[in-house]
Amino acid sequence: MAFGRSSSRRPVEPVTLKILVAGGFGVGKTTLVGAVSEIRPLRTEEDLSEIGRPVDDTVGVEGKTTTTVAMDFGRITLREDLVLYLFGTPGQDRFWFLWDELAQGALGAVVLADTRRLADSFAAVDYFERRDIPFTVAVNCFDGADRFPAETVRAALDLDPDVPLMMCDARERESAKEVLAAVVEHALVRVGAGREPAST
Ligand SMILES: Nc1nc2c(ncn2[C@@H]2O[C@H](COP(=O)(O)OP(=O)(O)O)[C@@H](O)[C@H]2O)c(=O)[nH]1
Ligand SMILES: [Mg+2]
Repeated sequence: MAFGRSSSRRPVEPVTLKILVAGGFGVGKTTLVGAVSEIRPLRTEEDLSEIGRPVDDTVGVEGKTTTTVAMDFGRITLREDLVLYLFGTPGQDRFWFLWDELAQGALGAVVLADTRRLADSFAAVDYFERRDIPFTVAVNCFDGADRFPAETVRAALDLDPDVPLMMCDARERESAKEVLAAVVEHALVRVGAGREPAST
């Protein structure tokens, strides 16, 4: 790995990397950031107002009464020399203007997907493909959602063969950590061995 100089016991200045957490509305972005973050996640949630209700399609997430209007922010130390800053992207189309700002300096992204609403994550997949930002897909396995083989999900999302796809439970810290570790690994392979990504 590009930054494996941790054989000495001296405290190391960690590399900090920025990772985006994307995917459709209600797919578990806020949940994932909250499950792993060492700092109290900064959330900007608003009640789903009567005005927003016709716009925010809550089929499948009927229990959801708040929506993230700006972003989720969190931090996780993956290793003593590797700290991730997590930025959840807003899931609703009307906040697309924020994406280019959030994507600045990002090493990579995870696109969360819900098999009941796969199409909701198409836009995020398209976004990262078009900008050549390394990403992985994590299917958030909701209770009550049908389980599909990875290859079926991969085909439905029309993913390139090199895009890693995994199953996760966004509520579980260890599961969310695995997802983030996979994103970092994939992105670093893409960035190229030997070249340290710019810290944010
Ligand atoms: N059963 C189950 N519920 C989840 C999971 N992840 C998120 N949720 C719930 O689904 C709803 C939407 O999640 P949220 O993180 O707010 O979605 P976001 O819009 O992508 O930020 C919340 O009520 C969560 O508690 C999961 O893995 N399993
Ligand atoms: Mg959210």
